[in-house]
Amino acid sequence: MRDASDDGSYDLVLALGAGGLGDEGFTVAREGGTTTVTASGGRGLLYGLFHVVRLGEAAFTGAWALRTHRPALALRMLDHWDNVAVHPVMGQVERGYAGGSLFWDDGRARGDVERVRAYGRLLAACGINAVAVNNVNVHETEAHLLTDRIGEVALLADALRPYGIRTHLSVTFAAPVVLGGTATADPLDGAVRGWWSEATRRVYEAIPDFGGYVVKADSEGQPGPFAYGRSHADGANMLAAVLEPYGGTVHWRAFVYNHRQDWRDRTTDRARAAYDHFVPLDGAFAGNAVLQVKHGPMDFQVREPVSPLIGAMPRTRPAVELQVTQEYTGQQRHVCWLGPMWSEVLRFRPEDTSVGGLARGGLVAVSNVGDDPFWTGHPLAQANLYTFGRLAWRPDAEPGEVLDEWIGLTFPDAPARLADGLHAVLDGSWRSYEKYTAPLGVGFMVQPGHHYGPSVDGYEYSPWGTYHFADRDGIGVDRSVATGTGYAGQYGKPWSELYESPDTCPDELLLFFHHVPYGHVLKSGKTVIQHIYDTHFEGVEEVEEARAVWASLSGLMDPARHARVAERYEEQLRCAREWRDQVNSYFLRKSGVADARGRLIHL
Ligand code: GCW
Repeated sequence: MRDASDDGSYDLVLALGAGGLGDEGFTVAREGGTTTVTASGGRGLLYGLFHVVRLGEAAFTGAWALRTHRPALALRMLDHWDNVAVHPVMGQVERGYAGGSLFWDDGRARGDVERVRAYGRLLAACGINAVAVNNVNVHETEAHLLTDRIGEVALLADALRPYGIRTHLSVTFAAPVVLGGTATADPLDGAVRGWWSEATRRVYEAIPDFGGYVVKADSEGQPGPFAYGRSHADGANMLAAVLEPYGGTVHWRAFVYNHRQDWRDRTTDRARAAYDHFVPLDGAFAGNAVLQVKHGPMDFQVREPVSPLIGAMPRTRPAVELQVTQEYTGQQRHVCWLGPMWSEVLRFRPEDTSVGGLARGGLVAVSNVGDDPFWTGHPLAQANLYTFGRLAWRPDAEPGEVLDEWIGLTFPDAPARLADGLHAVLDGSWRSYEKYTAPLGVGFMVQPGHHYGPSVDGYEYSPWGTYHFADRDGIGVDRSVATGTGYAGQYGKPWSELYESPDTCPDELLLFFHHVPYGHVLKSGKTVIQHIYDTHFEGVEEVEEARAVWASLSGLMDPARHARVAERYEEQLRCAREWRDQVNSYFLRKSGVADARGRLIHL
């Protein structure tokens, strides 16, 4: 509050009052030279205050009538894939590209919680209200956070609480065996349930507002109910029951598929897996069990269709999971602002309602933050974090406006040249990235394991279920009902019909749904092969242009920040050229079809 006038009136008043706004809603009005934020409690006032910060000077200009703000989604959560003990392969943060963990260092919770507090404030400013503090792949050390090391989680929860953030924990389904010494983790076993119930009681003793458990079960080697012949509803409901007395929630992940597939087997389709596993369980999950579904059926590729599971479980509470950390989108060495992609996902309408409306369990994302001085490694990747939070608050927000908001807040007083330059390099960056990587929705083509840089056949003969089937005649995965894996039939109408035929399937998803000859003519009028060549040349040119724009902004911001981005543009350009050349050469060699424009492609 600033007291700026001689008559004792206030510029800004934060008032408790007015019911009906929920825990987090607020109103703002300006009258008689005073701006008033009203909410029913601390969280609402906090969000109201950050709203005033976003408005800047406009918050203190003129007079305007009362406006009401409420989050569209109650849960807006970041999952940290942070390990307590450095993992021999995955490091401190699995798929983390911003240094070490903010929470864990040297095998224990950080003693200095100042940075955690600052992080809480940053998240509140983005509108995020929940955090899971450890990796969903729960290794041995991390399993103990649930029991004997819950005190460390409580320290983090205490630091985050003042910013309206509830703390969640990833747990291993085998915890009773691993920690409690029981013979089984069977969810229907009385002793197992008793163990979880006692463990949960102790968690709430340490953290009274604890948010709940996140579980990756029967997925990529993690234990789960299948070992006991039980369903995932049995597993989730057992945990939901022990959390229920305290108001906690279990976030049960739907990322369940066969990761030991035989590439020769053309009947198994990884894209089908989540739907096939979970749709039969619709209606079986407890009210405080949320099914956390990745936004696409595969794994956070630069282009995927929206997961058909999200619209197919009317009697379940889905949460939609995005990946803010850029595992498959340039690993925070490339500029790739994902706002437009997420907005497309959230506005997609599997039925009468959009995905944003169907996400009754909330919007969740894998965090991109670490102990790097710029928080996100690449300073411009902060825009992804901010955009995620704002879209979780308002899934139908215009992403371009959110981007400008971020620019305004991060570079206050930026001259127009700087603001326009920042907008220019970020706005089209996702499409540029798509252009120089895997074409037309086919996905992967990344180097195995770490997933950075191109390797067209890197996953082609692997057990992971991610194939493109390129041969001398054509490329793509036939997922039609008529002749393919039947995946297209997992959608309701009109989508199932639209995706079924290559004539109606949108260009950008063509190779996800169909295997077509290189000469197949797209709706754009180009053949598939010419599209591949053109987009790969264009993608690199766009990175060259963005790099030049960035160079022109030198002198308009803190030099360290400018230099960090400039340095990453060099790497992005090197890598984009590598993608272009490997992809173009690969398809020229396979198809024997020359580039219509005669550009250099290495044979
Ligand atoms: O995207 C894949 C990642 C794994 C991750 C898994 C998941 C935490 O490559 O590193 O494991 O998804 O979402 O569980």
